[in-house]
Amino acid sequence: ALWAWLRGSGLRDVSRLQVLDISWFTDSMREGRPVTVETSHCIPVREPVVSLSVGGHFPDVLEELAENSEFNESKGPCLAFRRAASVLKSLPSAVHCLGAIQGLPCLGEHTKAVMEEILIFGRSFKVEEVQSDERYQALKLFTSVFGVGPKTAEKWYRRGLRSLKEILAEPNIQLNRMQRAGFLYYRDISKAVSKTEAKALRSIIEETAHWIAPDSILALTGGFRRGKEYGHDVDFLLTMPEMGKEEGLLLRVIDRLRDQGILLYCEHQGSTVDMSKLPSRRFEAMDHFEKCFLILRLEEGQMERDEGLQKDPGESRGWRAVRVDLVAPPVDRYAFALLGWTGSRQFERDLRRFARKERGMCLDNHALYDKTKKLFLPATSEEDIFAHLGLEYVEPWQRNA
Ligand code: DCT
Ligand code: MG
Repeated sequence: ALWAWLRGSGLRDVSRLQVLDISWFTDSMREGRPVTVETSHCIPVREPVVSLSVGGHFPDVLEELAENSEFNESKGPCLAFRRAASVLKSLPSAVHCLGAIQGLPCLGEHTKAVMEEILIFGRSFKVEEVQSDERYQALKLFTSVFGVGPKTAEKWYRRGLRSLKEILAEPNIQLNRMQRAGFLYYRDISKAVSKTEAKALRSIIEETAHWIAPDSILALTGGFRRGKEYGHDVDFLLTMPEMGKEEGLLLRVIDRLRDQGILLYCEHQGSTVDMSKLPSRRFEAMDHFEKCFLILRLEEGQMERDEGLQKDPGESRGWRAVRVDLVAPPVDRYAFALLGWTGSRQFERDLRRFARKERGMCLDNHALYDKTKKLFLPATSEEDIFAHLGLEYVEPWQRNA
């Protein structure tokens, strides 16, 4: 039955596959689930002519290795795996054979070794070792809670805690307000946000901002501006066309969202922008604009017609919680903030590196500074910033890698 299914599955050269384990197949058949073939189930007998679906998963695998390096505070390998994942994401098609890796930039020795293992054997022992590591599993789980960073996760792990249940049951653990919200809405906010949900939130926030200030400007940023279908949160920039008029606007928007009963959580940070301290020499972990990290309640009724919330079958609560970031730069910093908050993180990192190394300029979310001429370069649009850097404009959808 398995061979018959494999032959009908559209995979090329089925005869070259050696099946290692068929429990995945028999289990799916018994439970009436659709059958999906994974590389760990089969290995190619000779040269890897058959690619299965692994090619599309290389960036995910490398992201996992990057995350593991991050947990081990190995900055170099972490960056190397992230950069390699970005290169693979930018390829027009997935890598299916060893030849396709040759000549690709930014693939280090470790990355190549892992990819070769997967392409030849259909699995990587290094990746499996990481995935089954108890510490990696615990840190990944703990940092999936909103408000929990690697340091806190490590502290909990060292106390012998391994599950979210154990953390909640531990009387000596004091969760902060953000972490309490993270646990309270854990299921909702660990579920991907869809483009439709992001659009619905955009309408709600835009309506709220316009009710307060009709000429306020709201822009969708982050992954959704880059055209992604799903994200872990929704990011927005909010500003006013006249300098200084943005002051106080964000707090009024927050109050209004609270009055509407849709504000589930809010952490507001005031602006700490100090132009005299710019440009910052180090890569900014976070910019200094006024901002808020929110959890909003999105009602099913607020979605476009025919579009439901992303929900588990059988779950009909009628609303979900969504993580939203709202950043309020003054209008003269808007283009820099838009470029910075559009991401991706890797794109921003590389753009800043290019500015520094190739142009002798400092770029961050606030400004572009020419170190040779010792002056700040003004910009009212992203196009202006690319032009200052002597680069062709790169559309947001081309910044995903
Ligand atoms: N950013 C930044 N400074 C930070 C955090 C983020 O400049 N401290 C930028 C880089 C990406 C962008 O803001 C949005 O951040 P995320 O929401 O984390 O990334 P995303 O690309 O929107 O990914 P996702 O789709 O998962 O939300
Ligand atoms: Mg985002």
